[in-house]
Amino acid sequence: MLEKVDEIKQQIEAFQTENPEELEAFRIKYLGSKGLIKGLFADFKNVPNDQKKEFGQRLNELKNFAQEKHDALKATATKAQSKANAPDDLTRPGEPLPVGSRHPISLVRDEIIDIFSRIGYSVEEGPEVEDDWHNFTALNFPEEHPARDMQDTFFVNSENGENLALRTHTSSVQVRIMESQELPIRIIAPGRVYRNEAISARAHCFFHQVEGLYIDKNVSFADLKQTLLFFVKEMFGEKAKIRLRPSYFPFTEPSAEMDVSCTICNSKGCNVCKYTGWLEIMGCGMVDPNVLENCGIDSKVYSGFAFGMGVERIAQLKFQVNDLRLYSENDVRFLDQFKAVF
Ligand code: 2NM
Repeated sequence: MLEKVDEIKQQIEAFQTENPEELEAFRIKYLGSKGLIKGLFADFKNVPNDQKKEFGQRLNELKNFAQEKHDALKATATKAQSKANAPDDLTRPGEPLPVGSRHPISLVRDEIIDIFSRIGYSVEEGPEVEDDWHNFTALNFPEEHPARDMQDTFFVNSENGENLALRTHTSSVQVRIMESQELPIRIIAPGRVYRNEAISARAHCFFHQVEGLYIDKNVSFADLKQTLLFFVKEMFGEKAKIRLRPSYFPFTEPSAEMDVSCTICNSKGCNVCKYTGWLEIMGCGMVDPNVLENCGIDSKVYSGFAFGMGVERIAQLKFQVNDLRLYSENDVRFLDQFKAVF
């Protein structure tokens, strides 16, 4: 009898399958109500009394062994089955990937670049750490101009004692281009600029600009006005109007501030335009002859206009963002809102 138990145990030990039908046949053969193990239990009554204890123990072990083997095989068989089934349904949609969105500053900057590209402007870039010449002196800033002050500009320690600063405008890029490129020049310079200001809803220590420059023979203020009107209509719609107010910049003469008619209230007056119907969006003017001469351009032969705008300001009007800090905090709840734009 004990030999029979050993024999069955060896059979069970040797048995392997991942096939559910074969496994069920195994269960019926060994563990079923008419199976081999049940049969051995039935034979129990024929075992001599002095062997009953040992035989009973061995029989129970065998039964547990068969059950454990069955359960283990069942687990692997189910796993194998689900693996085998998964690739069958090739029509199932893929796992969705969370998509990001473009930053509003990038969206608006690229739209500005796009508009000026259509009328022949090319894009130029330059260093964010600038020397005094390109950021101030060449641009006709007098030695004692307040913008050169520690209060307004972040200065950078340099190894050779050179006076370096984080650029306060991308006009420094225009200087580099005027110094090195053939005339005529028709460029825009987008980029990040830095000012030493306390951070608030209305001011930040860095922001983004797009500045433009056009130099050729006979460039006039009328060319500047028409170029800016084209830009505004492309950016804010065909109905948009512009208004120029006299202003002052060291690098332009004459200089002006440009307003666009309020797109939020159609110039009827609202709290965004402070009930004036106009929104200030950029500064501009005819490049000062001193600047042209500083960059090696003959101001008796050539003239040019320049303009500069803040990308955050344009984005604020386009998307009605009321706090500048949102642009640099990278809060996904803010950024997600631009998913559908463009
Ligand atoms: C502005 C306003 C007016 C400007 C001037 C120049 C350069 F290099 F040609 F002199 N680039 N950009 C300029 C003129 C920038 O920003 C408010």
